[in-house]
Amino acid sequence: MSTPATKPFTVFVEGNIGSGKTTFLEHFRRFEDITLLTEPVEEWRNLRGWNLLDLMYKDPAKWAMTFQAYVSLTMLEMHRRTTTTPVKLMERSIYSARYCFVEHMMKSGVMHPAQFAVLDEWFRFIHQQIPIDADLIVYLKTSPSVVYDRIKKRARSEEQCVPLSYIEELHKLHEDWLINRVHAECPAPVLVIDADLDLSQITEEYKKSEHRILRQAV
Ligand code: DCP
Repeated sequence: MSTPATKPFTVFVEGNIGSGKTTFLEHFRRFEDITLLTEPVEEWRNLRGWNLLDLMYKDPAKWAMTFQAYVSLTMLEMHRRTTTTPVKLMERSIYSARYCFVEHMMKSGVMHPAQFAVLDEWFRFIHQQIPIDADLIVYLKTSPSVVYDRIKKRARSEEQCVPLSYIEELHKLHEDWLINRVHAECPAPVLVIDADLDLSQITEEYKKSEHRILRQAV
């Protein structure tokens, strides 16, 4: 039963590119009382006609900062969106944007240190000044080679140039953030799901998270 604007139990679904975040969210569509917020990739592909995702992959030195600045804005909008359901499931968060993607762009030298500094100041301001609810992080843990094959199969045009080494580095950054806890902020407890399984078997794995998420929907 929906309840008016009380604070929902908020879950971030995190994991490497191609780890099945959208599929995980879709699994929960069958249940009532859950708001699903899928990632705004389509907005990143079409901002007033500009495909920022494509620009970023084609010329990261020029566009990575612009792209990540827009990602942060769209993620913040999702964080702040109110719901009338007791559970809110979100694909990704401003945290993975900062600790995985921006971190990689800074460490690999794609992003100038001054550009990184500006994004980091924005992140710190948001983190300290704007309330962002987080009650649980579902980490869809995968092997880089498995998601690399999935990315090749799904053939999203912008991602055709993505090398395995990038996927491996993003994997390590997700592990550092969610498992090794190298950053001060991990905003909620982490539930790890084995997301290497293929579609025919993954439903059983997803079900293991249902009790943690659905018990909130009372
Ligand atoms: N991306 C990025 N920086 C971010 C977030 C995403 O560069 N802060 C890029 C990586 C991918 C695309 O955007 O090319 C979408 O990545 P996600 O991993 O967020 O989403 P997927 O669609 O790959 O998720 P899944 O396949 O797990 O459903």
